[in-house]
Amino acid sequence: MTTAADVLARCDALAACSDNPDHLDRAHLTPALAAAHGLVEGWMTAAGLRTWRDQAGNLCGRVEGREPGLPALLLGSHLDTVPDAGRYDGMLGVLMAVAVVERLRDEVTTWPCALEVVGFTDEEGARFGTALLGSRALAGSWDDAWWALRDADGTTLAQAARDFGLDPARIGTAARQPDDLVGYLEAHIEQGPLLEEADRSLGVVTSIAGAQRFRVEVVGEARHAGGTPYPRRRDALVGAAEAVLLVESTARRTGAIATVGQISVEPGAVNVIPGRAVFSVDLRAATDAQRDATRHELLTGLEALCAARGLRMTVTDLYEAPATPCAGWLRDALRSGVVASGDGDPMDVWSPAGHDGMAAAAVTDVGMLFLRCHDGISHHPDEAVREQDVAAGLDAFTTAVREVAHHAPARTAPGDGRSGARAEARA
Ligand code: HGY
Ligand code: MN
Ligand code: MN
Repeated sequence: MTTAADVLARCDALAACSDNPDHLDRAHLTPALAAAHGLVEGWMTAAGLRTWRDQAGNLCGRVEGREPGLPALLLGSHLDTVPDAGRYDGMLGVLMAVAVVERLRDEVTTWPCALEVVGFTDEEGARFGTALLGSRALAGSWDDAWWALRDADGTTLAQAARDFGLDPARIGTAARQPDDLVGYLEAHIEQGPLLEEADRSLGVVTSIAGAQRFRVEVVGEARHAGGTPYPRRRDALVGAAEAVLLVESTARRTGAIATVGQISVEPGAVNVIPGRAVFSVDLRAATDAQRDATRHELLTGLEALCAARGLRMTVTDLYEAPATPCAGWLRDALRSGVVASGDGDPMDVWSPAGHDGMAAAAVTDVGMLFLRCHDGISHHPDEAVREQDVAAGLDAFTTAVREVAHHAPARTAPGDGRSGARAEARA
């Protein structure tokens, strides 16, 4: 049986699948993602799952229930990473799901549902700017406009998909229908300090924050750094610097969380006033209303700031996901799991971090189990989890999956032709 120590060893092995020799960086549709798929597919097969890769680039595996073709309880997380990532954000949830299926596979054949594991791709959105591409394809909310997105090298998403062996024309086959699914359960590191502060191994997620990402372009005038007196300067970077401070102060005031994680300046010469500055904004809030009010207040402030400095500002939206409540019945099952694992009274937590469940919720109920992570650190190589917490998480997840499967709405295997994904899963 795959133990917590085995799961952690697999996380270590996966961390070697990187597009960068110096640190972990595994973006959407890269050779490193293909290498990770190779490893995970082997572990899925050993756990008794029949595997395939869907046309979005998600790695999938399935064990049938008491008859072939029943709706599936989907377990998973993501296999892509941010640049210079830790080794648990996403991967731990996929590998825990595989280990849980291995524990349950002999019982699943008597269940009124199938079990599937999905290793989503592009949860982070690090390569093309738009996140959740894999889970949105699975949820049937794909937008064909995304094929024209370009990475930093100018490669379109469509070309990257073809280079990865995918067929953009068949993206619709990755989509699941509500009747194909019982629900979606994900285990994930907390990426925050609450569990550690409470000295708890596990938490049951109540909801996932609403998120938005956009790019702000500030245009001034590039001129001689020495010869241009202050009254005549329209310095895009000084405007952007004020804007960064405004992003923080606005979000602090409204109770949202906003981050400028990228900034670039042109022409980027030591003796030229910056004529153009472009920065990203990542905005999250507990509710969509709070997120949208923060955005409105922020953009109003940015416009005033730019006007005062003679700068022009353009905003380009990159990504939006709604605040997502976790389903009560799945939370109850996870709470039973936490109790069975010996972690005591289940602790509720909410998630300011984004997850594939935000997309999956468009097609099925979602639930999430959080595991304590050291010092709340994530999106950093120092991410760490304790073996004892992974062991408790495996016990809790196993109990929860069993409980969900037995409370799954009774359905029979549907007729053919309703879902390409199911046809592919059955093939
Ligand atoms: O950015 C996020 O919240 C997530 O880790 N993808
Ligand atoms: Mn992440
Ligand atoms: Mn994640």
